[in-house]
Amino acid sequence: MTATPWAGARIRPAQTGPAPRRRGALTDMETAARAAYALRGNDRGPHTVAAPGLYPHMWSWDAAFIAIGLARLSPARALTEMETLLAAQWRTGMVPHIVFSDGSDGEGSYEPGPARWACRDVCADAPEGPATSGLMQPPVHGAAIRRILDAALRAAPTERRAATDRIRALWPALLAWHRYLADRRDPDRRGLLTIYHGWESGLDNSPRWDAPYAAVVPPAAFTPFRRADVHALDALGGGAAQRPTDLDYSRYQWLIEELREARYDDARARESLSFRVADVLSSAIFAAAAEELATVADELALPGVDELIAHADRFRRGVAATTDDDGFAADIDLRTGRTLRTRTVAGFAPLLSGGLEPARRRRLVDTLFSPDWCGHPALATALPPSTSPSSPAFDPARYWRGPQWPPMTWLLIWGLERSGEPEAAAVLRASALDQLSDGLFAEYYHPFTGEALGARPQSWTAAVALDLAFTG
Ligand code: 9WN
Repeated sequence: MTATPWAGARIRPAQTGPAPRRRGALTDMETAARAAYALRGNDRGPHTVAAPGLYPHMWSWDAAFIAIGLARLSPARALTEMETLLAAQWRTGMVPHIVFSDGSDGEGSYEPGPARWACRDVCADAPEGPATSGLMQPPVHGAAIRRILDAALRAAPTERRAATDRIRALWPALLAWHRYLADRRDPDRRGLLTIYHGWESGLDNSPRWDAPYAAVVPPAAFTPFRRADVHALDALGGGAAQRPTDLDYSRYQWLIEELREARYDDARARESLSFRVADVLSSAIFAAAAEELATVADELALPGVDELIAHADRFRRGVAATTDDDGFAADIDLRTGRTLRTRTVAGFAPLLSGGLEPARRRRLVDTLFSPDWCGHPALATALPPSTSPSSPAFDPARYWRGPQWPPMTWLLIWGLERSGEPEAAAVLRASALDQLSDGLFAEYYHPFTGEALGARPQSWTAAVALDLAFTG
């Protein structure tokens, strides 16, 4: 096993001193101020757009990260983000992955737009109000609610009371969301969430999904729609080389046709879809979020504590059951029954959900800091790339196949803190703040050159910068 930069757990923030910063880099407080400014610029009142240009709508897990950042500025504004998202909840309890804006922000430019999803036309469970997509995303929301409550508890009594009243009002929706996930997305009770589309994982074109996507074959007559994403990114100086390929996109689009055909019905989708995978990272996030919500329920005397704890236990065990000897987790292709062992950041899922015995947890943390990951000698910043540089699937500039993504770093820092690895968490946090001190808040970063890639300013990047700058 390779030596790690923090081997022997001797490194503490006080001992390491401030992380060395690149020339011209912002201080943490300057980063936080700029992040707040970027979030303000993307604020549309009831919601924050994920990124102007490329993503001019509200995305579900982006909104949760945005609320985590906003909680540092205003618990009230952070709650508004959650309220807007949950107002678009489906009758099944599903929280949709996109809530479409209908203002004048270039919103019509995103594809697939509301007409392509046609949710209300084909499914009685789709909500009234703003149009939504018919998919979900990883359930980070419980973590956001916990952070909002923490911030509210530090605030003045009137603000605290107002925030706790609003959390109480949101509670039935939050419980319904978690019940939907536990019941409809894990009907076999194996402790792993089923996803119907790579977009549901949030890690769209990750090598995790290469094998299952090979079975998604659009019919010859199917004409994929316009690549609005590539056009939007061209305008930002990026372009096709940073996005999923056309072949990927034809599969993404075809799956939407299949889902619409299944009328967004979970039972039918399970029978008919050509992509059906147990997503280990979303499952770990679910376990952790359920645990966070259980503490909120306990503190505010809200219902559901036992149920939330039972969900957390079930999914923690489900994630742990997929791990190898080093604690590295795997997804499962539910159509073939095959375990998908890929070298992507999702393998560190047990750091979020817990449940590994200490020796295996230690090996997993060692792996995270090994030359296959954060310790790779060519990295511009010692942070986990979305795919290991030692994997044949690694592609340093292409979306989820190599670049470093700040919300992923945030999740790992949070996971390390939750699983009793504060020193390792502090090391990652210092590197994360170093990367974010460029003040650009890019969607993702080239792991070797450090170049800002994708959309910017990306709201969730600004949000995690804000949160990290205030931690510790
Ligand atoms: C499709 C908004 C979203 C993120 C996802 C990221 C990307 C969308 C896209 O952008 O996905 O959902 O159009 O590429 O992969 O994680 O939530 O930031």
